[in-house]
Amino acid sequence: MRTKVAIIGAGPAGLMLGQLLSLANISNVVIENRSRDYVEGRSRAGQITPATVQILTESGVGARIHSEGMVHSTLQFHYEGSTRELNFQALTGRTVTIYGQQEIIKDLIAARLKTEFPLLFDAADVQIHDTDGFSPYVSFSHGGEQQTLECDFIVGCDGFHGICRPHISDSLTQFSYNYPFTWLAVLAEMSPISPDVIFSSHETGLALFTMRSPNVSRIYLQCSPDEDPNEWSGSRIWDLLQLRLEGRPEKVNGGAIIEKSIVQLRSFVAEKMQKGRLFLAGDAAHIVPPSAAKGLNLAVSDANILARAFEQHYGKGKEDLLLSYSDIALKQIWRDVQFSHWMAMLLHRFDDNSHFHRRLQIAELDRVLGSGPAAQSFAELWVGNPPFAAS
Ligand code: RFL
Repeated sequence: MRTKVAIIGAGPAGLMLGQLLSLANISNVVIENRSRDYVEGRSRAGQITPATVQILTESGVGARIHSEGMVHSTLQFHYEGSTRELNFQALTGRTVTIYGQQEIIKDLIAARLKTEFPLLFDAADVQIHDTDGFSPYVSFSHGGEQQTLECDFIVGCDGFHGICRPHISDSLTQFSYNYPFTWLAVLAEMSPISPDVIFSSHETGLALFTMRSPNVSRIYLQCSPDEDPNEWSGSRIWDLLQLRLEGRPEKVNGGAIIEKSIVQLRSFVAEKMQKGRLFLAGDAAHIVPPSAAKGLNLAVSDANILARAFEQHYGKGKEDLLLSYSDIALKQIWRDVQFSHWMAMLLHRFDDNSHFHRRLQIAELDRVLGSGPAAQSFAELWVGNPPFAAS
């Protein structure tokens, strides 16, 4: 088998890149080691920036996000027993959309299956070879048969635990920070208690209340690093959420828990995101704590930059964008890593939290929510930049 671009991983980065390349008629194969059911059922991100909505729309997969997505204009910050609002639409003219990552995945897979280009699920023993030479290839087994995919380029969209980044780890500079707490992530059959996302910075830790649809709520509760989700019964979850929302009028009545898991919080960046004929995109190259909801949006942004670079390469024979892919992508990545880290430091309880540290958090919240320029800067970071466009 031969193609121009071999894409490893059918998450948001890999499927988005595949969609953009297919629209530009650049042949590509997406190789995924899990099943279609698994990737379509994996519930993660939900807060989608205007740039991501624009890229999805312009690539013909925006119909459902426009009809089913929930458009948000305001964030609520609850601390010291009262709530303050930040209307980012009033400050930037832009909104964010709540739409589940797994729905974006379903939309991208449905669009992919209408193209002539392969999307292979359940691939086993995926390995990449000769990425420093001119004839890279991917080996894997599929349907019980050993396969070789020859290509011009390989793009590692295989997430944080994939095989592509380790392949070039000797040439990478890696930056990482592990946060000293985790999030209990809960998906529940429960109507949202508020029309807006609520960040609560309580003295016992963060609670983040968000939603996935009019009937499904998403709740994140800060907890300790060694937490076992099985020890979190429904009543324990709802009691802690109620405590962290104390001072608000809502009574948390709970609902059937669809899913609960522990999320490790880390910041991680690998530089450069390319070597020879191998490129990295999305979580394969960087991770942000979900506090500012940027991970999926960054994965789509990487895919968009890389697609423009391949279009220039194949359409105009120009290499400059391909060569500068990593430098362009990293500007946006570091901006979002910094913002996500700042949000994490602002809203969580740290074990060594002194009264002094707490007062600093409150002063910072008051500053952001009280002053025009600070609120403006926050709002612009929250909604994010417009998509990259090749000049
Ligand atoms: P993914 O989604 O991990 O996809 C990688 C794919 O590669 C496959 N794979 C392989 N395939 C072939 N061969 C191999 N050897 C392979 N190894 C792995 C995997 O099976 C998988 O299908 O990476 P990608 O595409 O870079 O996308 C990244 C996003 O999924 C991630 O950043 C977001 O989910 C982060 N995130 C959020 N991002 C947002 O923009 N907004 C949010 O509101 C938001 N909320 C979140 C989040 C992440 C969370 N968790 C679980 C960490 C909330 C949470 C709780």
